[in-house]
Amino acid sequence: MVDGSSPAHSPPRTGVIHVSFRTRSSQGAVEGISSPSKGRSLQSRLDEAIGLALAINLDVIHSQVIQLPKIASATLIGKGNVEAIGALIQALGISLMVLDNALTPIQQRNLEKAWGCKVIDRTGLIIEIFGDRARTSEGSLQVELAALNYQRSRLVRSWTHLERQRGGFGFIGGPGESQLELDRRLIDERILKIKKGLAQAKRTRGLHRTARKRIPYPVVALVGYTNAGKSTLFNLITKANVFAENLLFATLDPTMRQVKLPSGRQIILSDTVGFISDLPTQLIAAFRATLEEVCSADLILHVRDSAHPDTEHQAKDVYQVLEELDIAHPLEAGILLEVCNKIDLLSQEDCETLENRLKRDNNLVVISALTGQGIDDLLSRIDEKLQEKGTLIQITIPTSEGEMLAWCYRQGVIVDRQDEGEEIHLSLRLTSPEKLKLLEQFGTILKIKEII
Ligand SMILES: Nc1nc2c(ncn2[C@@H]2O[C@H](COP(=O)(O)OP(=O)(O)O)[C@@H](O)[C@H]2O)c(=O)[nH]1
Ligand SMILES: [Mg+2]
Repeated sequence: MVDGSSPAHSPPRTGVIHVSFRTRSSQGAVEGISSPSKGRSLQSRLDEAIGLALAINLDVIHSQVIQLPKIASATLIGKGNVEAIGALIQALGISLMVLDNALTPIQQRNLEKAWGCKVIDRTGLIIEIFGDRARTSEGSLQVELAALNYQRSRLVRSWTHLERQRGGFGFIGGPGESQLELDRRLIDERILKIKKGLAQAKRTRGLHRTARKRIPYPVVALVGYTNAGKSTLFNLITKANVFAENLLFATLDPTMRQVKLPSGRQIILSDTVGFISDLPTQLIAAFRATLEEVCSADLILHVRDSAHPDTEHQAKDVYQVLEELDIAHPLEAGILLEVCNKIDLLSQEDCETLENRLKRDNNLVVISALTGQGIDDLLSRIDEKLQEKGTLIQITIPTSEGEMLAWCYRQGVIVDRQDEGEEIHLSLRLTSPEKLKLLEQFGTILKIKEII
């Protein structure tokens, strides 16, 4: 939906603006407005918005906060600001303006007209990101549903608004009333179809899970709030350790990479959309859907911005969503590492507090993705965690060896099975002692194709 967001084009030169209103007007419920009770600084708001823009590779060349006493109904930011920013857009050659607020359709339209560039608001941007990241068919459907509902509300709202003001003149390419009715009907039809598709996807969810398990390496997923440093960590780890050959996901998906840990163990590292503060409620289902991959991850790295004033609150949110995703108590299940990032920004005192916690809590790692501090420790902790879960081996068993097959089903976690004539190819996860036992008992008859 955003111009030039496809990889074939270079990303649009983008400006990001966060508007803060000192007093609440009648439109105080507009999303994205800083609420002082949350205690978040305007800079951290703006940083998050930039982080979101970067998540779909927009080329952010300008960003600013605008503070205003009240909302200007026609343009949100008022004539003077529109003109000043318009001049900036000209001077910098900006082709996309992101407003980290909720825009009414008419405000969006007015700004686009005044600036001669594309304008999107916070909800639009988040839908773009989710659309970019949805991997499962269910995820894609959820995101499309959110996008259509958004678009539909725009059509309806703008139509009634404009009708009031100018007697029924529409806003998308200037269609009249009947055209808007038609667009709305088409959207409604599509929404109905998607809802049916979603019901179907829920029924076949089990099948999707099995398909995802075919990835032959353990999946390590990064979760955490936007701006916590997930992508920085992802890039740091993949740059240094990326496995040059046989890149399973290199061309398919830039957010998944095959990585070789120092021990030689291979993993798939997966960067996720991340959490967004004040997520517009209509996007919650879509957000969960984009996190589906986390459900099947072997290990979850919860990346935290230790320097953020809201860090404890953010962590609680993350655990709550993980639980809602049916990842029951990931800490207790032993599939989570808490990665306290940005320790380079902490005061001496806060650093010591964290280090004391570290001594007591072996699910905690303290790092700086920027300076690289603690990364070696993190990698070996990932290794240890995966070791506890066992390694994945691929073996071939003759169909006549029923006893051995039964042993594998009893002792290991079967990841995949392919029957081929007289042979059964089995991928299973075994801990080291179990692997030794397997070799002891059946070493003479089994063919181990690959040990990961
Ligand atoms: N000082 C400091 N900044 C960091 C660190 N890790 C990430 N950042 C910065 O935090 C911002 C957000 O990082 P990013 O990786 O995009 O966060 P994501 O939204 O979680 O993927 C960027 O400006 C990074 O340069 C760190 O360890 N220390
Ligand atoms: Mg990121």
